[in-house]
Amino acid sequence: MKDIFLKACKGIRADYTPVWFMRQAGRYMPEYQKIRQKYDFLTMCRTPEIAAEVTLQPVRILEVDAAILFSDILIPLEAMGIEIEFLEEKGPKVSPTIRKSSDLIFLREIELEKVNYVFNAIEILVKELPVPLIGFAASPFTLATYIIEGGSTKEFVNTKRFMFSEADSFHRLMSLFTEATLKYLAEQIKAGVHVVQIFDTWAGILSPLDYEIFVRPYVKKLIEGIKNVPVIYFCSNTSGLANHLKEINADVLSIDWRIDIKEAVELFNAHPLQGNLDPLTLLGTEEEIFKRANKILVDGNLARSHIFNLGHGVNINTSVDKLKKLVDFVHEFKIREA
Ligand code: 1CP
Repeated sequence: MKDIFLKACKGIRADYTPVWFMRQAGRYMPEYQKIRQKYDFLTMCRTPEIAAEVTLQPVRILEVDAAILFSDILIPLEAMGIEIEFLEEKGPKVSPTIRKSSDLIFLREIELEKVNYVFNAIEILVKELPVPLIGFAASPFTLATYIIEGGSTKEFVNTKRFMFSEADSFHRLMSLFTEATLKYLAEQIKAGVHVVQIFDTWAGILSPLDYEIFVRPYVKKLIEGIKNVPVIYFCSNTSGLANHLKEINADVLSIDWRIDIKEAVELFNAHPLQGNLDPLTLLGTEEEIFKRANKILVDGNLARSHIFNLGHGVNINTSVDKLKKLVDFVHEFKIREA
C-alpha cells in the first residue's frame, strides 16, 4: 500500500505532497451519478458493496493518495434510535429532534450492530485499496446541531437556545455523543481504517469562549480516546479558535481557506496541516487554480508535514478533469529542503 499520506499524518515528509479531497466521491462525478440514478443516497451507504465501489471511484479516476469511506456523519444516529432521511432538495432530515432536557430520552445508547454495513464496507475496502482508508465521524457538537435543528440550518437558533438556556443538558448531550462516537470509531478502526478524520464543520459558528466551554473538552476527550491510528481534526471558520485548536492534540489540523496557510504554520508552531484551497477555485481557470495551489504547496512546506486538500468539500459543479489536473500538479511539485 502507498503510505505517503500515512507518513504525512505522522509528521513525516516524503518527496512529494500527498493529496486527497473532502467529498471526493459525489455528484460532480459521472461515475457516481450513474450509480446514484439507481439507488438513493441512504441505500448506497447501507449497501457495503456499493459504498465500497463509490469509495474506490476517486482513487481510480483522480489517483489521490487516500480514500475516505463513503458514508455520512449522520449514519451513527440510526444506531441511536434516531431516524434519518435525505431529501432531494432540502438535504438531511433528522427526527425526533432534541431541543430540551426532556427530549434526551429519545437518544439511546449506540447499538453498533445496527450499522454493521459501515464496518463491512471497510472490510471490503482494506482488501482492495492501493492507498490508506480514512474513517470518520462528526464531532459531538456538529452532530448535535443536526439533531437539535432537525437538519441543515444557517442560523443555529435552536442549537444556541438549547446551549444557553439548559447548559447542563447540553453538556449531557455532548457527553452522550462523545461516548457513542468513541465506540463507533473504535469499531471502524477494528474493521481496518488507517486514519480517522473528525468533521467539526459547524464549530466555527461559536464564539471562542463557547467553543472552549461546549466543544473543546469533548473534542479533546474524543481525540485522546482514539487509539492506534492518526487523527485529523477538520473545522472551518476557525481563525478565532487558534489558541483552542493548539490544545486538542490532533495529529493533523485541517484548515479552510479563510486563513493563510503560512499564518497557520506560525500559529500552530509548524504542526502537520491539511488544506486549504477554496473548493470554488476549481470553477475558475487552470491558471488561477495552479497559482493558488502553488502558493499553498510552497507555504505548506513550512509545516512539519502537509497534506494538500480543499478547505471544504468538492462542489457539485466541479470538473473531474480539472480536479485530476490539480492532483497531477500537486504530485509534480517537488518539496524542497526546508
Ligand atoms: O444526494 C447525494 O448524492 C448525497 C450527497 C451527500 C454525499 C455524497 C451527502 C448528503 N453526504 C455525502 C457523503 C459524505 N458526507 C461523505 C463521504 C465521503 C467523501 O468525502 O467523499 C462525508 C465525509 C460526509 C460528511 C458530512 N455530511 C459532513 C461533514 C463534512 C462537510 O461537508 O462539512 C456534513 C456536514 C454532512 C451532512 C450532509 N450530508 C449530506 C448533506 C446534503 C448534508 C448537509 C450539509 C449541510 O448541512 O449543509
